[in-house]
Amino acid sequence: MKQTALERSIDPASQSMLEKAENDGIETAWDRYEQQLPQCGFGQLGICCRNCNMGPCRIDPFGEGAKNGICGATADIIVARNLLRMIAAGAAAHSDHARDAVLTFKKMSEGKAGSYGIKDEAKLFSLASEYGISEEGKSREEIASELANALLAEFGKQEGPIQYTRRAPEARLRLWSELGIEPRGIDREIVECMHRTHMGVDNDATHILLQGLRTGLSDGWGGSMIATEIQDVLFGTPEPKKSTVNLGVLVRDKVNVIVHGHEPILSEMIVEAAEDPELLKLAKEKGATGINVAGICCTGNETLMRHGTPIAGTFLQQELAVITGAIEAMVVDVQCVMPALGNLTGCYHTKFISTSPKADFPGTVRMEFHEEKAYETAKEIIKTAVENFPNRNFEKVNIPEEKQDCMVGFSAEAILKALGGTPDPLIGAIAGGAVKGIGAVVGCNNVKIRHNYGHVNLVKELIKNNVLVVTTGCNAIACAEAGLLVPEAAALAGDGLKGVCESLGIPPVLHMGSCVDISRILVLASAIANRLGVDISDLPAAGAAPEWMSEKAVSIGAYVVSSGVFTVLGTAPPVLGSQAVAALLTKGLDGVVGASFAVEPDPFKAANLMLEHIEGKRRALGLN
Ligand code: XCC
Ligand code: SF4
Repeated sequence: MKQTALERSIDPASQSMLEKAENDGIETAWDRYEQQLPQCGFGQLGICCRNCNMGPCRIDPFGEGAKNGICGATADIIVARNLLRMIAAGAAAHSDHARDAVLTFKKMSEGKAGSYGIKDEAKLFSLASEYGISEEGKSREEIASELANALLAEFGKQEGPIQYTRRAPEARLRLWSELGIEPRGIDREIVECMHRTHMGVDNDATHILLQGLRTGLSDGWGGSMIATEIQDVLFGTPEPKKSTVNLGVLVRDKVNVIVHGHEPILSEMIVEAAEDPELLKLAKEKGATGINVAGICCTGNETLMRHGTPIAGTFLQQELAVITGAIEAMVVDVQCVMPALGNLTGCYHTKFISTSPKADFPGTVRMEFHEEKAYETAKEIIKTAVENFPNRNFEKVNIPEEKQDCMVGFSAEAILKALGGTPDPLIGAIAGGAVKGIGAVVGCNNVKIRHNYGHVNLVKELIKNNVLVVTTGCNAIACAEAGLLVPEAAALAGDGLKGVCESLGIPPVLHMGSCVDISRILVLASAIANRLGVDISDLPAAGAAPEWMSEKAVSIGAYVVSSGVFTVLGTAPPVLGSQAVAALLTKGLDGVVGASFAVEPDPFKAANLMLEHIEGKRRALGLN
């Protein structure tokens, strides 16, 4: 049975575009999901192995058929190995993004990346001092160059520690070291995952999963944190600002350019190029009143956080944006970009422009980006979009009205600033019970869950119960669309949280950035834990990814839990084919890293699990 638009999304703008898709005879991810049903049971349970060419092998989940692969691998081994490969891929995606950001930064320091500069000098100096780089007698560029080398070395290091892990509380560091899961070098951990999962290497589920935790940590406290920090130096550390979200941010009489993917390196230039007088003049000549840049996914979050550039939608709205018929160019870099956009953009006038040397898709115009000519490429892209404006078929255009105001830009620095420079007022509010605790809600959309239903309901339930929510990624966009990122949303919060938000003028849900910016949450959690002299696992805090789908989310789960934060997943990872692995993830890890996972698709029940956890931690700290 085909789901209706109403069943597919809770968001009215998305519902109307799903109906338009139907009328235009256009297929979306939801249709393709239905074509996939029933999905493969072996795949869902994680008990299919293709790691060598004696296979593929699969284990019979009912215990009647094969219990072992040809090499003798059990369900436990196969599930653990598959999970480790997911973590490796996720950590690789975040960290390779970080590598490119650092390489841009290095070129900038050598004067070879024309249009880039140092936007946050204070952060440059503080990052350098963490590496023991002295400022004396050196130019900013020299310091930047030394910092770039130190950061690049984190990837190829053979022995740890990765410097930013030192930001974690003392007790956490000791625990990691005792467990032997302190990451050594970022690339080393990822490569080791691939080695260990090769046929005939690591064949003990627990041993495999410990490497998963270590690799996750190399992402959270390594790759992701490096990406966040260096992007702040290059483009500025986000500060609170206002913007708008949802498909209604597209403008009927302007050239609409979407930036989609994850890396802000090019989109920063695109935002600038869209204000170029020469291109604005060209836009007028082509009959448009201006140029409108809007984001999707985390490239969108990056430009939103730093410039207040509007966001058109979450992961599952990428196709819907094209279906408005009003997009002149869909500009993509890496990650979370559906190859379906190739066919889809072909049905409209939209130019699908791929920019990363690493990522191409069917039906794209390639406009490869290189730092040396970043601004020129950005101008070229905008020009292509502008020249495409006359090709728009206005009869096919239907832009939903819905757009929502939001307040964004809550970097850890901005939150501390809003609190007057120290975490003490927040700690006071938590100790006094006005704020019960902190909920970190992040992650993707997933067609298996009604679009934004998990995100919005979980977050609403948390704030209603006086849990301050910090958010990143597509959860942040979903919350923004539901109107939760404005100070007025305090009205939806419990009395305690409401009072705190009103006195500070902040929303009850704080947008901390893109997915790599979950590292900002780690920094904030460490600041609070360090101030209290406790471990992160002692804090009344919990995490959730209500609609996650990407391998990156698995790596995030690995590092968030290994950092001591109980985390609820809205969809089950492919591990249920092994009772041992499932039990380890949902219970066993508690005794190892002081936190574990739960799986709960119902956002109301998920919120309850988080609230119970937070209550338990409050009791242990002697609060109530
Ligand atoms: Fe991608 Fe970061 Fe997931 Fe959204 S939330 S679908 S990973 S854009 Ni990270
Ligand atoms: Fe089968 Fe073992 Fe090869 Fe996997 S590694 S495909 S279980 S023989």
